[in-house]
Amino acid sequence: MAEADDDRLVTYRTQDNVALIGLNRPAKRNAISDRFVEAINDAVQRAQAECRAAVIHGHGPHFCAGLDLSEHSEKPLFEAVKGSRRWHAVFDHIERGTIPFVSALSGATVGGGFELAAATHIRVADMTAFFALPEGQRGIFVGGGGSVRISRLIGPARMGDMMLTGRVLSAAQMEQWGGVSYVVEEGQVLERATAVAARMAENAEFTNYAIINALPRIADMSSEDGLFAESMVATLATMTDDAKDRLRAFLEKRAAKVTPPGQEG
Ligand code: 1HE
Repeated sequence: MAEADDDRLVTYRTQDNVALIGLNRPAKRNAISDRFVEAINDAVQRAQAECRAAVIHGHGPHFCAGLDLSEHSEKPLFEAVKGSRRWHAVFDHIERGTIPFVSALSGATVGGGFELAAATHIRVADMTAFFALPEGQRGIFVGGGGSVRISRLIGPARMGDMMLTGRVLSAAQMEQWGGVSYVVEEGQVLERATAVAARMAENAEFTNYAIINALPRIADMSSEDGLFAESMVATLATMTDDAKDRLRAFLEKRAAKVTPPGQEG
């Protein structure tokens, strides 16, 4: 995993059309304080203005140890409520913004760190990654959207198991549970996550927008409403110039075909 390259809480760089957002508080295992949430928000907004996909990764061996417990333990009740609502707003910008996000997970992906990963669209983990929701042991509760996002990702029963027992899952176990989509060797997670993001950055912008905004909403609808919404989004997508160009390119044999696994060029 990349080393911290300066003293900002969040680093930001670009590689072609992909923004690389680095959580940069390795001495505290990238635990998220109030200032840190705002720095993540700034980087997310900038990525959406400048790039077509983004990666969120951790500097140092751990992705993120969750909520900054030292700051949290000092908070009056209403400040804690407002803090949780701020996490919701910032993570919502990731999940239902304008570009897709990939998280590159290594080491601790714990509590609020797992909630952040769950707000991204694709999770890539290396063999060092481990997943836990130790809120039960700490006497608190998830507050960064986990009860909605993690619960939908791996199922409420599995999330409840993690919270009730404090069990720690490996990357391979989390892949079996559907919480991560790719598991790679140690040291390769940023490279693979960036490659996945670069691939998404080549898609039609409107289709990416529709995928990240329509799918979670349709999942919340009745089947009848979902099918109706799907038809509307599908028709809108077809009417973009991008779709017209891309469909013409395929019909004129200028576009890549869908290739079976293992036969990619
Ligand atoms: C922290 C935090 C933190 C580390 N808040 N300071 N999250 C947790 O319950 C996870 C708590 N952390 C750990 O279990 C371990 O630190 C790790 C497994 C992540 C890493 O272990 P290790 O041995 O590499 O590091 P360390 O020695 O435990 O920690 C290094 C420093 O980071 C140390 O501070 P120092 O001043 O003594 O050097 C730790 O105190 C500090 N640190 N994690 C504050 N989380 C929106 S609601 C979300 C609810 C939650 O996220 S609950 C889960 C919270």
